[in-house]
Amino acid sequence: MLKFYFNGSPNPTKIALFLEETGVAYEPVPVDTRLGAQFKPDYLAINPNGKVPAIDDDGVIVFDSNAILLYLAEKTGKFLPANTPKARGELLSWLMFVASGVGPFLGQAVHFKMYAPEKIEYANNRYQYEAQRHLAILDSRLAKNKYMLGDTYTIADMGVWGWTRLVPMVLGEEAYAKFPNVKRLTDEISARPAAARAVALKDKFKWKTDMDDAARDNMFKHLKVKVA
Ligand SMILES: N[C@@H](CCC(=O)N[C@@H](CS)C(=O)NCC(=O)O)C(=O)O
Repeated sequence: MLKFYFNGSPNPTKIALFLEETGVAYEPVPVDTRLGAQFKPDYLAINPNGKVPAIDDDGVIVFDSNAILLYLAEKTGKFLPANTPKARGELLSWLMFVASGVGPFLGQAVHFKMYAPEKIEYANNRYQYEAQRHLAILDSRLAKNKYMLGDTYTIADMGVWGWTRLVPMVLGEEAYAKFPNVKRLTDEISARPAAARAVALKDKFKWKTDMDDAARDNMFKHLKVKVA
C-alpha cells in the first residue's frame, strides 16, 4: 500500500487532499519534524532533502509535494486538465509557480514573522511583500477563471490550496480582503469533505507541540552553524 510520509504542514496537506479526493488507499506515516524524524537515515533514504511530504508507492519513491501531485494525477488519470499541449503547459507552469514561488515565499514570510530569533524589519518586509505579490498573481488568474486551469478542479488548485488556506496566519486576519478570488477558491475547496479529512489527518497522531530549543535545533539547524 502507498505510504504517505507527512505532518500537518502545508506541503503534505496538498497530498492528503489528493489522496482523500481520489480514495487511493494509503498508510499515513507521521514524520515529527520537531523531534527531528526527518533526519533519521531511513527517512533520508526516502527524501534526501529531509522534508515532508514523500511517498513510497510500492517501491516508487517520490518527494516534493508538486512532484507527488503530478505523479499521482498521472498514475490515476484524475484531477488533470484536458490532454492538450496548451493545458499541459498551463498545468506545469502553475504547479512550478506554486512550488518555486508561493510555497517558499509564504514559508519564509512565516519564518521571519513568527520564528526568527531577532525581528529583522528588512527580511520581514521582503518576504511579506513577495508573499503578497505571489498571491496577487494567483488572485488575478482566479479573477478570470473559476479554477487555476479554467473550469475544472485540478491538482494545480490543490497545490494552491495547501498554502492559501494559511493566508491569515502568514499575512494577518484581514489579508484575505486583498485577494477575494484566492479566498473564494480556498473556501470552496476547504468546504469539500475530502479537504476536511485531509486537514484532520494529523489529529490521528500525537505530535510534539512545543517549539522549544530542542524543536528549534531540529527545524532551524542554521541557528548553530555559522556559514556566512
Ligand atoms: N519543496 C518541498 C518543500 C517541503 C517542505 O519545506 N516541507 C516542510 C513542511 S511544509 C518541512 O518538512 N519542514 C521541516 C523542516 O524543514 O525540517 C515540497 O514542496 O514538498
